[in-house]
Amino acid sequence: MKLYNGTSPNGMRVMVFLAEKNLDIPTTQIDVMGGDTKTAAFLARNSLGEVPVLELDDGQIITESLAICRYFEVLHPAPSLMGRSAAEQANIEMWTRRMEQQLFSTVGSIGLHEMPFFAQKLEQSPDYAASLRRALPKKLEWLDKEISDGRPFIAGEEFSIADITGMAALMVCGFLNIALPNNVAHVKKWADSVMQRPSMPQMPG
Ligand SMILES: N[C@@H](CCC(=O)N[C@@H](CS)C(=O)NCC(=O)O)C(=O)O
Repeated sequence: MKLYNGTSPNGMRVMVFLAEKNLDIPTTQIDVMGGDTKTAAFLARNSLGEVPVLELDDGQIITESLAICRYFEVLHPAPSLMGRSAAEQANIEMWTRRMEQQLFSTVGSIGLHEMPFFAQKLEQSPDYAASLRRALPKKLEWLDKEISDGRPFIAGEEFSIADITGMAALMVCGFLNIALPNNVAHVKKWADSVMQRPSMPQMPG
């Protein structure tokens, strides 16, 4: 088995997931900004030219960070990061999708539309990026209100993939110099406490 991964928000999701499970998977480091995802060899593994990619011993390729996480969750259920019971799994998936759709995709799209690196990937719209920057504070305020009930983690009492996804979004904020608004104290408290976990990388900003 080999993981192809690089320093990036989605790469971070899988790295943290594996660290939380104490799994050491042979990894080939991919230099995303250096263009390693655009080589013929890499594109043969993932036609989208994106990390992370997991190659199994029988040659099967799994892309999509959550699919890779799911694979390891099934093989190594403890500690649980995706829920045990049906209700837990549904709740964590709900919050993971909320973190992706409300936060991660918003800040990710800001990066896609602002960073010169992505100019070849899509038709960039600085206006769209600016509108997402304006929309982001309300989304963070929404999350702040949701977690103002005192729960320690995004999906409840236990750390989960929803927290990892939320932190990946904040990592992109740091990278893009997007400061958190002043009125999201619960989000800041959650982020500070999650950042104390040994699995978390140092984030910019
Ligand atoms: N939906 C994919 C997204 C993967 C993705 O966007 N990877 C980025 C890094 S965070 C990448 O490799 N980008 C390189 C590029 O677009 O050239 C996943 O969850 O794994």
